[in-house]
Amino acid sequence: MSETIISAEIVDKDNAARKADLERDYDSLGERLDRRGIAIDAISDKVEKFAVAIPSWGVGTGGTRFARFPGAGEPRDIFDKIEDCAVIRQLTQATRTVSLHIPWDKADPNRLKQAASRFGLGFDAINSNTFSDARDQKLSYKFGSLSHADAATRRQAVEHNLECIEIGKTLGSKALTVWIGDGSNFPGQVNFAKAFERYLDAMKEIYAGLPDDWKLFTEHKMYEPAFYSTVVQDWGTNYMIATELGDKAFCLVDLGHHAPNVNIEMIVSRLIQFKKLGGFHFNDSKYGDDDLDAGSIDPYRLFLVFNELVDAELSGAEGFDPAHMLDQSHNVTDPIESLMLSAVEVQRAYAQALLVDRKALEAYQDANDALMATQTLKAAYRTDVEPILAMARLNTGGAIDPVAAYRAAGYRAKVAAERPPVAGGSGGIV
Ligand SMILES: [Mn+2]
Repeated sequence: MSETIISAEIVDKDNAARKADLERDYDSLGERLDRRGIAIDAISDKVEKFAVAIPSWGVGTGGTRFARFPGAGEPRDIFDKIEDCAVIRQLTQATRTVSLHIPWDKADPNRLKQAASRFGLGFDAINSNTFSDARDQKLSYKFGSLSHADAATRRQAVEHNLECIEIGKTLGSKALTVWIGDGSNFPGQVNFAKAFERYLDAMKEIYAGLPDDWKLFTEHKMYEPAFYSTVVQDWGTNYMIATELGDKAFCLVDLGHHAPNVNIEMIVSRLIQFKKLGGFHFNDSKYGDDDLDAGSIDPYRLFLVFNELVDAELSGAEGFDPAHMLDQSHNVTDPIESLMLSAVEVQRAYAQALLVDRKALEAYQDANDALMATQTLKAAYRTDVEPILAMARLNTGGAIDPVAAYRAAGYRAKVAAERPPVAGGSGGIV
């Protein structure tokens, strides 16, 4: 039995006040789903098993290019971050792993493992960082890392990634995520082909250091920090990288890393079809890589992404096993509250996608009945699955209303007293 941070008494008390209503809502939804030929318990079982990883950097307050306004009780180090992640896990029961960022979270791996296992947390993909300079770093990444014109800088970036793999091995991670900020700000600054060739050569060295049971995720991003060209710019480039590297290399899709209005669900479908979908960094955006809370701006898009994922899951797509992770930056909310609700939003999209009548959809598609085909998706999306999500949390020891339980526990005020504000911190928009 793992330790809990919020007292079980507080959670039980909050749940007790809401349980009777939840049971009524669950039964009522069950009856309505039954009419559609769907067994609610089968959906609940799947939802209970679904999980999304928390990025360690998400529990701190992020920032913008203009300023960072620290929040109260921000985690001072990775051990505080693990405690915050434990709260998210305890109340939502939807986040079983933490994704670390090196060097931000660098600490004795054995101590890290011990700290996480106290709360029943495991480690997800490990993230390398060659988009900023660490303290005491010999060569700067100002003009790039894995694609840098200077061989010694590229070597340093490769060595850093190999070190991340070593750390991850002790932690029990099974994947390395590589995102680079390499690119250019002005036409002519960089030779596109040469830069990409240097990047591929460097990635091949990293890939060679990958254990057999690991995956390598590469993350594309259209722009920022480079504003004219970016080496790993789009999903096509990402697919080329994964194909060049080999069977253990996959593409990671961050929802905010595309041009506005790009059809991300179709990209997801393509990557599934060609067995290169590695996983996700879930978040939401209005304009660019806004890193807003998942499902906060365009929940229908999140649903449409999950519609593709569930389609692949149910059709038994070969090698389909995407890694789900949140990647957000919280500037005006309590990061723990945002991450709890975002995990629930991702779960919600999954549950809604499970409700799609796929047989009917296929028949409408084959009959060219565009109206009924799209209504079939809408019927699933319009279903309020909250009772399923809340019941899944209750059944697994979480909170029916995670934010209410969290606020009742007074966790933020408690850590604000224990953790004096730190300058700087390691928020990040990646
Ligand atoms: Mn990301």
